[in-house]
Amino acid sequence: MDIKKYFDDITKEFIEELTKVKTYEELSVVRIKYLSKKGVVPMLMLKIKEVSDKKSFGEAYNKIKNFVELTLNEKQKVYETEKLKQELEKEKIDISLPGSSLKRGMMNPYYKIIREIEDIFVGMGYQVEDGPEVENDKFNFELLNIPSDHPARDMQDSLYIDSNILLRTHTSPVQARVMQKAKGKPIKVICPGKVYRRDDDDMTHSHQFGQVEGLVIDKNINMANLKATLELFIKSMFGEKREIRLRSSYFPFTEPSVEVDISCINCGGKGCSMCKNTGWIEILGAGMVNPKVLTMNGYDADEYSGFAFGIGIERVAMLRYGIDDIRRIYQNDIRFLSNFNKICED
Ligand code: FA5
Repeated sequence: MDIKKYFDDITKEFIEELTKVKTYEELSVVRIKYLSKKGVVPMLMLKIKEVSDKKSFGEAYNKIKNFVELTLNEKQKVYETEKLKQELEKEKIDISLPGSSLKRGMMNPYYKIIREIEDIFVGMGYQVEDGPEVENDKFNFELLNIPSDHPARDMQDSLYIDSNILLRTHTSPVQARVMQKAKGKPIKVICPGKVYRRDDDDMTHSHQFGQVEGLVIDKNINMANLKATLELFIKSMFGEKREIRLRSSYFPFTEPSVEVDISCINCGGKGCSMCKNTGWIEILGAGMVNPKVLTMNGYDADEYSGFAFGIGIERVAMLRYGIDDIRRIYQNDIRFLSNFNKICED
């Protein structure tokens, strides 16, 4: 066998095929044909059996193998450089094109109104406190003069975790917590937070909503202080012209107690579905701290007196921003969120 001629023929054939190659993919086909495990070059090795001069065969084999590998690699490099160039061309940034603007997020009205409420009360010298949402029976009821057999529990018998622990039904438990922490000293705090009730959802009610509790305790605090505070809050929040009305009410932890309504933002007081045709929307409950509650929580009720209030956060947001349905506040509809901050001060 003439090894030289045999290998020269294969080399010629390889060069001819390579000249026909036009793309990277076609080059890969030639590479597979010549260099894969059962490709032309590795299979040449089998011929070694047929020759006597194995040394010369080995040298010739290495020569053709190196040539094929080198030539293919060089050609591959050319294609890769070309491909990279094309990709870079495609990725060129046109700085004259208009940029894509980032969408600005909006604060949910629930949190926006909390800030507004806090601003007003902090301006009146109040401190902002926090309390747990998961409460025990003692703080949610007992220490607020609502013993286990009290009928006022029925309205708030709500979401229990066990017989003693429940999701707080109002923010009033922080009254007891703050009083116990203050150990008989004067108090002036508000506490915003979430509360939970087994309530049916409608335009003005939700099973989960927010309240801002307020508590002031000192010597000589009276009902006139409470009324003036609430009036100042409501006028700061809704403007001088907004009408309010105080109705006598009942809470076991305040005596006397009131509920405060504000004229309906939707109908201006004429009556509509939002205010259930009454012309008024209730936004808070309040009263003078019951002396029993003062005593239970470490205060001398002969020396100290106080007032407390519990404001419905969403109700304030609805009136302030003109929101017709409380459920919109929880739905996270961007169209609603980007419109809500209409200020209602007529
Ligand atoms: C209370 O929760 C008392 N703890 C308030 C209080 C505090 C009275 C301190 C005296 C002293 P009431 O259940 O009325 O009260 O709720 C207070 C306010 O929360 C209501 O005026 C209303 O604005 C809001 N509210 C009550 N229930 C709901 C509900 N289901 N959805 C949305 N807001 C509600």
